[in-house]
Amino acid sequence: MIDLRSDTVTRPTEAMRQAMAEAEVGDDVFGEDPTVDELEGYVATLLGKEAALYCPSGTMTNQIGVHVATDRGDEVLLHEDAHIFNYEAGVPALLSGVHIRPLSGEEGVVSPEALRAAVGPENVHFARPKLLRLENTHNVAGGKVFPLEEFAAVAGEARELGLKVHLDGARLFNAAVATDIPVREWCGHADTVSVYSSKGLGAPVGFLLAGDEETIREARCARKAFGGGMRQAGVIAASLYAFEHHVDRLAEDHERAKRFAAGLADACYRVEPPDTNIVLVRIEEPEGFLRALVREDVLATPGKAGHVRLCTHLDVRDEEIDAAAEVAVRLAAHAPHR
Ligand code: TLP
Repeated sequence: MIDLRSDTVTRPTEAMRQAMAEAEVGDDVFGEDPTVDELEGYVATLLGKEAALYCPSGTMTNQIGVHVATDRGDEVLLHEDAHIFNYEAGVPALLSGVHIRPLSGEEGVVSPEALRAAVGPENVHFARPKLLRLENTHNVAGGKVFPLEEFAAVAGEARELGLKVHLDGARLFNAAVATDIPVREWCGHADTVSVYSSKGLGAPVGFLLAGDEETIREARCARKAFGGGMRQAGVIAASLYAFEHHVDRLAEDHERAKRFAAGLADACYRVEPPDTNIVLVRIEEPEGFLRALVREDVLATPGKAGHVRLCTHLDVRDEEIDAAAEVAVRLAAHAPHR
């Protein structure tokens, strides 16, 4: 099977497994796991933040980001295609009791104008807006980079309106590698940032939430309350290896995505040149197309409405990408999927 469903499907490399096997561990709920401490310190510095907190999932770091910035009944503003709004099981309502205001915008970008228009004057009829949540790269938009200037502009507007900013950076390193802009440039415009080690970087588990010392202290309490306190977590935190060794190689995933998209475009599929590692292909009947791909040993997922999504990652090489493209080209010749 050529598995292009997600960059979450990667397995740890031999060298990463070695680092995990040798990790020094302790009880992290007591604050005694040196490998977790090392990972948190390393990532905080990388993102230009005072502190970071290791969590089991991105859903958890995003939810803690919401929880520490809001009180019950407050409003969180976000793009209508945001992961937190569409793919996190409605948990902002469940765990933090917040009201969500979705905003529209091209390719996952929220503009300062859209934000200002959505934040009304203080009035007893309105929920209190507290947090703007942004995503870079944007998953549903097909791995699009949120341009730094536009990011700074909307985050600046949020600050003027008295809002905090949370950045869902599940694929922030993809954005950095694609643009040559260091991650800390985006992070400087956000109060809290969550980053993933288990997507393109290839670690088996883990997200980190970064912010100032006080926020992360509070976040640590929320993590325990949400059931995310982990004990000898150094075994998985040793995937620090992924941050040290697998960031620059994301460029290979981007190259493969571009080549794959170009192959499909030549076969008359409607596909945009990808910014990073996600390819969105416009398909009349995505479910039928996905089934046809499975019969040819290629796995993909539905993307936004009327699209199929394919991701490149650490565990697919040039040969597999070329083979998957050949399958899609063959299907184009025999079936009217486009
Ligand atoms: N995204 C997954 C699925 O949940 C859709 C994927 O295959 O792309 N933020 C963003 C932007 C994400 O794309 C994801 C995972 C998460 C957060 C959540 O991560 P987990 O699954 O660790 O809770």
